[in-house]
This record gives sequence, structure tokens and C-alpha cells, in this order.
Amino acid sequence: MSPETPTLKNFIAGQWTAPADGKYFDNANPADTRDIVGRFPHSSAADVDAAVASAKRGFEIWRRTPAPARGDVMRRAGEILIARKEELADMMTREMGKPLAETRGDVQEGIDTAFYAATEGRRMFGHTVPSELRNKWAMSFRRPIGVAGIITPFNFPLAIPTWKMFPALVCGNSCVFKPAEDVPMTGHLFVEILLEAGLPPEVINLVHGKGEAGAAIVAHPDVALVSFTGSTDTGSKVGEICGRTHKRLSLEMGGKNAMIVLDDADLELALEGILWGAFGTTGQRCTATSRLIVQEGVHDEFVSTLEKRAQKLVLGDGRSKGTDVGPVINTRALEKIERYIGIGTGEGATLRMGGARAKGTGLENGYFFQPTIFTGVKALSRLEQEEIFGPVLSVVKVKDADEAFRVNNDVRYGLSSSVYTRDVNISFRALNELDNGITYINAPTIGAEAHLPFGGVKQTGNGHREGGWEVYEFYSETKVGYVDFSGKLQRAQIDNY
Ligand code: UN1
Repeated sequence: MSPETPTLKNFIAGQWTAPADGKYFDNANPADTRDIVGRFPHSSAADVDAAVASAKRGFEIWRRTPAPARGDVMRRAGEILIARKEELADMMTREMGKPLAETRGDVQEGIDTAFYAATEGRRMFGHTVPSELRNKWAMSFRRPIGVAGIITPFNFPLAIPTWKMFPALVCGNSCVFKPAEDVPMTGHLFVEILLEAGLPPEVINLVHGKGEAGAAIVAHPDVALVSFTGSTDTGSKVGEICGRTHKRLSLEMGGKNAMIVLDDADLELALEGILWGAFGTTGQRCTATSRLIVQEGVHDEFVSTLEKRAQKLVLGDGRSKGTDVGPVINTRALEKIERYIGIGTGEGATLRMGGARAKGTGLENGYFFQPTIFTGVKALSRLEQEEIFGPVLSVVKVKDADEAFRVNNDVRYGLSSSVYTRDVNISFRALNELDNGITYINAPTIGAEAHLPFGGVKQTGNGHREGGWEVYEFYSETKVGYVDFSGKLQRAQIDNY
């Protein structure tokens, strides 16, 4: 570690604060692990306690701030994100690995989310409905809930924290935020930006750390709601705790997203789509295309062209010009991918390309894995069913659209799906039939926009959505008001009948 390596702090009670027990961890660049981005607090339950106590105080100020004024803070945050887009993207690529074009997109998603949130501060619609009694009004409106525990993953270091915190804050909640330990610097910069935008200090609290800190947030009795994006296994544990303590919980978890290519598809278009869907972000998106379901008439031709094109993808540091595919996030990710290469081969799938750590100049010190394609993958095999979160694509051959739909649906996840066809009837049938929260027609499984609800069915989530208008339901509580101005007792259901 060089002498310039910065030591970062938590942000608690309006102060940048060292962790109570003085423990830190190093955050390394996954493209070159000799480059240490910073040392970050390895926080414990004591730090979380202090952060939650502060957020409780922050909530009392913030919940009384008018929603349009809260929205103004998000607008200013969006403006700062615009001004610092390049600098943020560079840091995000340095600590997370994906190419600059992608981290710029990640910041842009935060900007879009900020401006959407700013305007929502002037909507937050309730309903006014007629009362069944005379001289009485009935209405519903939205109230903030309390301290929100925000636990975010590494793959979208900025976009996902903004998806969660901008709506949480506009609705009037305060936040205790724990960014993934692989991308703490982006979390740090984001909190700085919120403060610069004018967020009152105790409304946001930042606690760095690993599972221990996350678990303490989830279990804390004064945390009223939790939003978590990460693995299905961790999500289940979070769900158990929140179930026992009756907390509101939004979960975004795994995916095993499929692209379906039918015989009548525009194959060139589908090719561009699959390269981006499967190998963009090195396959580390919840929305990544990890299964390619191809109809038999075009299967062989499509797969061989795909292989040729995938061989040309350039691996490297996401900050170098010309890099298509960056590293994966850490050693654990590499080891998991390797395990699945073994599982796939063991199940009799054909390893068409890749299948190993990538070697070569400039790759020696990073977590690089070759883009990998398996063909002859059987529906319901483990390779076809389980989330890998890396640059591994499994190709399944099918007879027709019905079989393709069946294969798509026969998994425990249901985030996104995609169909390439020129047949308008099949396109609309797909929208109806595919068990996913998002279906793309003639576009890959990635590409969600900030102003539409994002999320999946089955084991991908627990029914909530992020983004768009629906997330505001999650972060607020409906309250109903009845105002009787008749001057006498009117008994509902009795005096009017
Ligand atoms: C994720 O994969 O965790 O649609 C989020 C997309 C992005 C968001 C993905 N806009 O791929």
C-alpha cells in the first residue's frame, strides 16, 4: 500500500467517524490488485447502533420538511452528478472494473433517478374520494415510515444506491447506508454529494463494512424498513429477520435470464444483443443474459457466428481504451465461475470457448476470466438453472417458440427475458407468457430505464419494484383521513342505511 492510500471513515451523527473498534479493510482494483483504492472501516454493531440513533434524529427533521423541498435536494444531487460524471465513472471503474462507457451509464442512471425523484416530491399523489355520509370528506395521503436500512451490491455502485435512496429520501425517510465492501469509495462519494446537495447531516448515515455490519442494520429494532439487493441466499436470511420483526422489506436478488432467438429473427441484431447481454459488465448484472435459447433452424449458424464474434472481445482494464470486458469483482467470484465450469462439463455440456482464467499482458494482476460459451446445455441442468454472475453463457436448443417459453419459465428466478422475432403475434404472446418482471422484444435482457418499475417474479424478489412510480409505495405508508363537518355524530354503515 502506498503512503498516499487514503483511509476513509463512516458518516455518523453528522461527522466523518472512525469505526468504534478501529478495524479497517483494503479495497483493491479488480483489474490490478496492486492498486489499493483505500482503507475502509470494517464496522461492527456498535457503529450501526450509533448510525441508527443518528438517523432517528434525522428522521424527525426530515419528515417535517415539505416533500417538494426534499425533492429539490435530489435535483441538486442530480446536477452535481452531472458535473462530476467523468470523475465518478473513473473511480467506479477503478474499484469495480467495468469499462468506462458502462460506469458513465451507471452515473447517468443515477442522474435520471434524481430528476425523477425531484419531480415526485411534487406529486406523491393520494386520493380524495366521496364519503358515504353527507358533509364528510375522505382522503388518503402518504407518510414517511422511519429509518431505512439500505444495503447495496457491487455491480451498479451508484445506480442502485440512487434507486433506493432517492425515493426513500423524497418520501421523507432517513437512511443508514451500507455499500458493498467491493465498492465503498463510490458509496463515500455519493454521501458527499448528498451532503453538498443540502441533505441535513443526520438524515444520511454511512456505515462501511461486510456482512456483520449489514446484519446489524437488518436486525436493528429502530430500522423500520430494509431494501436489499444481492444474492438470493443472503436475501433469504434478510427476509427471515425482517419477517420475525415485521419490517417492510424490498428484495432484489438473483436472475437466470434468457434470450430467445427464433428462426425468423434478425440474426445480426440478435448477435449484437447477445454479446452485450451476456458479456457486458462481465456478466455481473442481475439482468445479464446467462441463457441463450435458440430455435433449431438457426441454432448452428447463430452459435458459430456468435463464437467467432465473442473470440474478438478484448479483455482488460476498464479504464483502457478498447476494452470490451473488464475483470470480475474478486477471487470468490473467480472461484465460483470455475466451479460452474466443472459442473457444466460434468453434466455433459460442450465447452465451446473460454472456460478458464484469462492470461496475457496486462491481465496478470487482475481477476480476469475468459468469455465462456457452453452449447448442448440441457434444460433443468444445474448450469442452466443456477446463477453464476460471470461471463458464462449457456446455449439451449429448442424446437419452437412454445418450447422456448417453457424453458425460459422453468427456473426459480424471473427477472428479465428477451425474444428476437419478427412475428408480432409471438412478441405479444411472449409478453403474456414469460414469467419475468421485464421482457424485451428485439433487445437484450439488460437495459432497464429509471422511470419504469424494475424487479422480478419468483425467487428474484419479494413482490416489490425499484424505479418508476411503484417504489414510492414501498417507501411510504398510506394514511387515510376522514373529516366530518356535519356537526353531528354520523355512524358509517348505520346512519346512511
Ligand atoms: C442489475 O443488474 O443489478 O437494466 C441492475 C439494466 C440496468 C440495471 C441493472 N439498467 O441492466
